[in-house]
Parts: sequence; structure tokens; C-alpha cells
Amino acid sequence: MKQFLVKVIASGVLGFAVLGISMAQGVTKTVKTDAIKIEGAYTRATAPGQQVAGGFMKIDNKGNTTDQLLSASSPAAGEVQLHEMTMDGNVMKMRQVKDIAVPAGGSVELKPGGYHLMFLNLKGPFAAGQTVPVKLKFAKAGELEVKLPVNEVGAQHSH
Ligand SMILES: [Cu+2]
Repeated sequence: MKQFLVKVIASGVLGFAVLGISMAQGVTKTVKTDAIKIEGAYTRATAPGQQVAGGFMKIDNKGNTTDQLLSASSPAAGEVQLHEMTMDGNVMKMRQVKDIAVPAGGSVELKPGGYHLMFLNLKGPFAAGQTVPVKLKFAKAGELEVKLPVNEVGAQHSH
């Protein structure tokens, strides 16, 4: 995990350096599988040599029972983990979580500084304008696929 932290800080600095470049918000993809709906999914362009990337989206649960995001996978990465980012004093830390609950009739947001997907061992760089396919596995809704547009690294980069 310490290894991640170093890369996170490095990419945060890089994000800051390109603050002047406007964010390409990308296409908002909406995927519906019964109760679960994915909105505003995206990932970010990687810097040269960067082996990890975060994935972000809002997960809506229109159903009347709580669901859980259990796992994720992508052909673009060796592994996709579910992560949570928290502040420990004034140090940002990431940890892997077993699942991410999506409350009945509610939603959970995967966003910088909170829950996110973590792409590890990238098969290649993520370039702005591409899309990264991800398969999400939910306890109740089952599997659904979503395509994450790759955005430019922007000012919001706090990863
Ligand atoms: Cu992470």
C-alpha cells in the first residue's frame, strides 16, 4: 500500500501542474440493469509509467433492497480493486474494501477522495478520448458492463 501512496502523491502533483488544461468531461454513460443504474462513469488519462488509475461513477439503486458492489474487472488492467480513500490526520490513505454497499432507493458515489475503483497493473496507458470497459459484479443485480470514458487529468485530481 505504501507503494500506491507514493504514486498517488506523484500523480496528484502532476494533476496540479496541468491545472490550466480544461477537463474533458467525456460522455456520460448510463447503463441499466434492473435496479442498478450507473451514471457519470469516468477514469483519467495516465502519466508515462503510471501503473495504476482510479475509476469513478455514481451507482443508483432504484430497488427496495440494499445491494453491494462485490468486485470489478477489466481487460485493460491486471486487476481491479475496490478502494476507499480516507484522511488519516492530514495524510490521504487508500485501503482495499471487501464491497461497497448501495442503499435501497439511494446511491453511492465513487469519487476522488472516497470510494473508487483502482485499476492495477495497467496493460497500457489510458489516453484521453479512449474508453475503458469494466465489468461490475453486484450481489443482487449480478454483472453489468460499463464503459468508462478516459478524461484528461484535471484540476480535480486529488488522487
Ligand atoms: Cu485506490
